[in-house]
Order: sequence, then structure tokens, then C-alpha cells
Amino acid sequence: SLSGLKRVAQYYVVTAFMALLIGVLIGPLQALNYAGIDAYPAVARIPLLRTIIGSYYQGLTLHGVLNALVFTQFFTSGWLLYLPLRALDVRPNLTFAWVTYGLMLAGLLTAAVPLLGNNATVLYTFYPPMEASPVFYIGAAVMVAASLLVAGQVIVAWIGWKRAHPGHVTPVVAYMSVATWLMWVIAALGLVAEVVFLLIPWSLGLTAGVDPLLARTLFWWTGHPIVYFWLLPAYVSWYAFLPRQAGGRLASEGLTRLAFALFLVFSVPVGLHHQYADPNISTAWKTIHMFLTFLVAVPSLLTAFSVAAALEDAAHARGGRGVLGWIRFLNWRDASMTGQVLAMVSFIFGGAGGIVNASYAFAPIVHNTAWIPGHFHITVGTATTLSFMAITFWLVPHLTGKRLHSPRLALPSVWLWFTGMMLFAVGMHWQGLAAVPRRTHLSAGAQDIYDTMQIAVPRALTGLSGVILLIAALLYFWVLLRTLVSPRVDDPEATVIPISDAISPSRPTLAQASPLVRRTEPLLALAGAALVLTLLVYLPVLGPMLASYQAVPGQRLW
Ligand code: HAS
Ligand code: HEM
Repeated sequence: SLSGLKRVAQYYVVTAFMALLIGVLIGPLQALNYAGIDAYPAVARIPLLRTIIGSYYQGLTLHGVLNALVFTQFFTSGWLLYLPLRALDVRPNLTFAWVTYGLMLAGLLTAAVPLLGNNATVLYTFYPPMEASPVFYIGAAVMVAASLLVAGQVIVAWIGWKRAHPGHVTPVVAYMSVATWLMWVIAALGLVAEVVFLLIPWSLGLTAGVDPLLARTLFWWTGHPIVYFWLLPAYVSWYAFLPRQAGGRLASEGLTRLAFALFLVFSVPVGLHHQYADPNISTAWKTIHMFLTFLVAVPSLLTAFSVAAALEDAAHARGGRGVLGWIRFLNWRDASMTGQVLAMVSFIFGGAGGIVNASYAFAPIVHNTAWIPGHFHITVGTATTLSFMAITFWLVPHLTGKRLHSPRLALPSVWLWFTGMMLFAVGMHWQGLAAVPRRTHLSAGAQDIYDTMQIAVPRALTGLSGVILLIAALLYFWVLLRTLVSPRVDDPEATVIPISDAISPSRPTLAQASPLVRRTEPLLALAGAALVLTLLVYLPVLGPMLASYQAVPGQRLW
């Protein structure tokens, strides 16, 4: 039943935000590090904190894993399970849904043991030859397997719906969700291969070593498209819900579907743009991945156009006029709308920075510098996270039947997050251009070189941003937790779903639909095309690596 499904979704979403709460609290310590202030000796005086943040790198591993991997995956598993099943009006197998949730949680708790015990301090990319406890890799594998089961449940439900409704157009929310899950299934293959065939046997001592280059290549097969697995759930909201929240409607159903179809086809075959600096991969293939990366920016540019049009339309309906004058007329009193619009604004800069990273000529300047965390805190850290936060302002009341606690505090929480992350981005991009490296405990003394650099201003900005973000997080989690512990009211007003009007197609059959809607409907064929394209650009790269496979012993960190 729908209420049973709501409950599973609620568990996923709440688990996600509990992970974010822990992960985010470590962030300000890292921001202080990039301000030249070493807070870690003080932290180590508190026994509980010493266990989980025993070193800068243990804390950083936890921060990356909890925020980027756990938070996003749990949120999306609830969000993109609930929305499509609801839109298709299919009766879900709740037992399957609960078992999947239990499995994902078990994977998380398993991986948490070595993480908290400092036996998996290998950062969230876990590059070999750094070697973590096998328990970490096994826990991570179980988590990913669970996410694939969620994907399976949604895709199977959709195929069943298609059979029962021949010739009908998939409702757009279900379309976006199924496209995202199909993309993730193809994307996950690299990571699954890396963990199952290389890392688990190696850490169990069954193989003598592992080839770091092959492992990294399989990792980035998944590692780039995973960012679209973090982004597309926010796009679902920007397209399907945000226009309504702003007082308008979806700009174009056809363009919406086209954007997701393009993401399905082009998200995966781009991973080498993370490996420009890696040896033994031909420049030709790196260049091809670069061009494909520019191609996968196209559906984001489409999204910018189409969602901006929807917002402008909404503002017009509220009396807004002028090239930019309309912006003032958006519903800025609504924290859910505001958070998402601010998340989109941050993504203009995050996306532009991404295109810089992808450019083979710029990459050597920014790679492995503080520029990169600057880039991804205004993509995953804001475009995604601030959108998810803003979504909870209606989603949690919708799922739980409770009323949002203090919308008055919700509003400053999203403004402070946006302000903090924009300052953080300025500080970190700037430091990166000054050649300050990422992943470095550079405040820990004996680092005089950093004190001679002309980076006082960006350092100060980064430190200040950490403080602002801490306040933003505390405000946000206060609102969320107070909402969760409040009594149910089942006020229909509080539990409504803000779905945009134009979302149920006026022309529900394929025969009547526009060419764009008709041609983007065969999602399985598009997924097949994605797989073929991915194999075309990866087999010539992986083949020689397998042929010259060279295992090196691990650097054991457990
Ligand atoms: Fe990235 C590294 C390239 C997007 C996340 N990226 C990372 C890492 C992370 C990450 C976590 O090519 C670090 C990995 C590590 O630890 O090593 N990235 C790109 C490109 C894009 C991109 C080309 N990244 C993302 C997204 C992420 C994310 C999305 C998470 C969610 N990234 C790279 C590269 C590297 C990299 C290299 C490796 C760097 C290195 O050297 O190591 C593109 O997809 C971006 C396209 C986006 C746009 C923006 C569209 C704008 C929109 C908003 C419009 C706003 C409106 C509001 C309408 C073209 C949709 C109007 C409202 C008003 C009120 C005005
Ligand atoms: C890394 C600060 C929130 C994901 C970092 C770094 C800093 C930082 C300074 C760079 C550390 C280094 O390279 O040595 C913060 C602050 C936050 C915050 C102040 C807010 C309070 C988030 C959020 C996400 C996130 C919400 C994602 C959802 C990551 C990831 C890394 C990272 C994936 C990379 C870890 C690595 O290089 O291994 N953070 N962060 N952070 N952050 Fe955040």
C-alpha cells in the first residue's frame, strides 16, 4: 500500500540524513585545516572523537564516505523508489523493499566497523595499493548490491506497467526515475568488478597484489557517472516539483525526457577525465573521453534553460517583469523553493568548474589541488545536498504526516548553507590556483612553505565558510529532528505533494504524443546504446591493462 511504501521511503531518507549529520560535522575541522588552523590535537583530547577522528585522514575518509556515498545513496533509494511506484500506481512488494533496506543498512554498519576502528583509512576513493580491512570492501559491496536491488524493483515495476498499458507514455516522474536507475546499473559495473574481482580477494590474502591502474580505471568507470546518480534525483525535483513550488509549471515535457535520455546514454563513457595524469593510457582515449564529457554537459545546459524558463514563467504569473527583475518575484518565503533555487545557482559555478576540470589543457593546473574540493562542494555538496535538504521540508511531512517544525528557521538554514558553500568554493578554488594540494593535513606544523604563500585571503574565506556551514547545519538538523519527533497531525495541507501541473501528459498514448516524447520512450533500447558506447570506449583501454596485468603488494593500513 502507499502508506507502507511511505514508511520504507521514510527509513531510507532518515538514515541518509543521520549519515549526513555525522559526516558534515567533520567538515568544519577540514575547513579550518585549509585556513591554517589545526583543530585535531584539541579533538584528540575527547576520547569518543579520538576514536572516530583519530587522524585528519580517518576523519576525511569518514567525511567523504558518509556524505558522498552513504547519504546520497540512501536518500535516492527512498526518493526514487517512492516517486516512480507512486506515479505508476503499482502495488509494490513491501517485503522485498524492506529486505533491500535492511541489506543496505547491514552493508553500512559492516563498513562502519573498520572505518571507526581506523582500519579503513583509505579515503572515499580507496585507491590501491592502500589496503583496507576486507570488512570495509565487503560492507561497501553489500551496500551497492542493495542499491541495485532497488534499481531492479523500480525497473521491473515499470516493465510490468508497460505490459499492462501498451502504447502508453510513461508518466514523466517515473520516466526520470527509471532512466536514472538504468544509468546506475550500467555505471555500477566498474565498481562491482573492482571490488569483487580485485579488492576483496586481495584484502583477504587470496591474491598477492593488485594492479593499481586497472583498479583505478574500473573505479572511475563508476566514479564519474556516480555524480549523475547524485545529481539526477535533484533534477527530478527541479523539473517535477520546483516549478509548482514557485507557482508555475513544467516548461516542456519533451525536453525533460530528452535530458534524462541523454544522461542515460552519455553519463558512463567519460571516466578517463579523472585519469589524465595516469600513465599507460593512450592520449587518444583520454581525448575521446574529454569530448564525451563535453557532450554529457549538454543535458545540464538543457536543464538550465528549461528550469529557468519554468521559474521565469512562475514569476511572471506573480507579476514579475524584466530580464532579471522577475527573480525577485519568486516565492522566496518558501524554504523548500529557496533552497533548491540557491542550489541551482551554485551549480552554475560548479558546472562551469567541471568543464574546466575536463579540459585536458587545464587539468594539470587544477588536478589534485584544493580547486577540486572547491568544485565538488558546489556540485554534490550544494546542488545535490542543498536540494535534498530543501526537498525534506515537504517530503518529510508528506511521508510522516507531521508538520514542518519552524519554517522560520528552515529559511535561514538554506541561505546560510548557500552562502557558506559559495565562500568555501571561492576560498578553495583560489587556493587551488595557488597550488595548495588537496587531501593534505597542511595545518599540522612543519608546513612552513604554506605560510610563505600569498594565500591569506582565501585561507580566511575557507575558515569563515566552515563556521557559517556549521551554523547552517545545526539550524537545518534542528528543524529536521524537531519535525521527526513531533506528533502526527495528518493535516492534508502539510502532507501534500507539490507535483507540477503539466506532469500528467495531456496526450497519454504514444500515437498522440509529440515526436520527442515518442522517440525517448524506449528506455531499454537507450540503456542498450549506453552499454554499447561504454564498452566501445572502455574495452580498448581495459584490454591492454588486462594483458599487462601487474600485481603490486598492498600498503596495509589495518
Ligand atoms: Fe565533477 C571531479 C568534471 C559535474 C562531483 N566532480 C569531481 C569530484 C566530485 C565531482 C566529487 O573532468 C572529485 C572526485 C575526486 O575525489 O577525485 N564534473 C565535471 C563535469 C561536470 C561535472 C564536466 N561533478 C559534477 C557533478 C558532481 C560532481 C554534477 C556531483 C553531484 N569533475 C569533473 C572532472 C573532475 C571532477 C574532470 C576530475 C578533476 C581532477 O582533476 O581530479 C558536468 O556534468 C557539469 C555540467 C553542468 C553545467 C551547469 C548547468 C547549470 C544548471 C543550473 C542552472 C541554474 C538556474 C537557476 C536555471 C553545465 C543546471 C536560475 C535561477 C536564478 C534565480 C537566476
Ligand atoms: C572534502 C569541508 C560538507 C563531500 C572536504 C574538504 C574540506 C571539506 C575542507 C577537503 C579536505 C582535503 O582535501 O584535505 C566541508 C565542510 C562541509 C562539507 C566545511 C559543510 C559543513 C560536505 C558535503 C559533502 C561533502 C555535504 C557531500 C555530500 C566531501 C568529499 C570530500 C570532501 C567527497 C573528499 C574527501 C577526499 O578527498 O577523500 N570537505 N565539507 N562535504 N567533502 Fe566536504
